[in-house]
Amino acid sequence: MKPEILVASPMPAPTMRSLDENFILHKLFEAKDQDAFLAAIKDKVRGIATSGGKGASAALMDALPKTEIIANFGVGYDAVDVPAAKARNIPITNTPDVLTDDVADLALALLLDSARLISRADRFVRAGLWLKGNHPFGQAVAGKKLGIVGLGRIGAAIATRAEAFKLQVSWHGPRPKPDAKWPYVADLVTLAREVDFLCVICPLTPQTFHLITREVMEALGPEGTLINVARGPVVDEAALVDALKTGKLGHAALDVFEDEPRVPEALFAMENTVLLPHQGSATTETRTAMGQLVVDNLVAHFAGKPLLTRVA
Ligand code: 8YV
Repeated sequence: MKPEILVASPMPAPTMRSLDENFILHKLFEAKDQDAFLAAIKDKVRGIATSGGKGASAALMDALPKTEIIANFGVGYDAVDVPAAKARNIPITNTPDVLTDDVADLALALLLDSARLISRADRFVRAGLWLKGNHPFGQAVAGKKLGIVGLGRIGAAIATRAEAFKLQVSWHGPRPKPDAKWPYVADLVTLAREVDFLCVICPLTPQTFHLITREVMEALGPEGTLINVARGPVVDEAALVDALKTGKLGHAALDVFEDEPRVPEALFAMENTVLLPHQGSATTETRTAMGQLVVDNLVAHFAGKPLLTRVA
């Protein structure tokens, strides 16, 4: 008998096929009445596969009291109620490593786009404006300074790439790391004041909620650029909109937002922003690899083997 699992949100086609081969699937995202759907499978479901956006609430764990494992599709598992899972002895797995390169690539793409006005210039050409005159200049990247908030796996991959573009890298996090290759700056406002680009790539936790305050943005300043490839709520979005509007912050390049997929409309008309729909890991190769890790963790659990990438 295949174990029964809840698939809380849609997964890429290869992941769905692989899940289907190994488990009996209950697809929450297809249910019209989710409460009735959960009530009907309450005694059967032993695992939850969920996305980084959907996560798993304490209410979902209560609705499925036989849950033995939560497999999160994404390295960030902030949407899973970790204390609730711990209290119920439910292990959580995530999908680290396989997405590091893609997310770091996107961070650099956002940096280059904001500096060299790529999206903006593309809009300019499409609108036929080149016929009427030249596009404004961007700013050089080589020789500038990049501050990284969060020197984990992805932060380090961003730093390595940035050096190839002749950026000078320094970083901030809750504590220095003895083997870090780049200088640590203990005070975030100081780091923001020192750099031209500030790239946010830390996990969302109660400690990092609104870590990027108005003060940090103003320290980055009218020539500075904020890049966020972490989680929207790490940045105080209302303060960000205001700082961009008043010119106290120069540019923002954002892959993530506080209330996805809702993006503050005030940003739409601002030429000093680049806005992406949470694309960090969105390549066919990486999404397939992330999905395979979700499947492999679930299979390992039900085979009584050690989990591959347990985080809690
Ligand atoms: C995904 C992500 O978009 O891994 C993460 O933490 O933010 C992205 O890779 C998301 O989690 C998809 O569910």
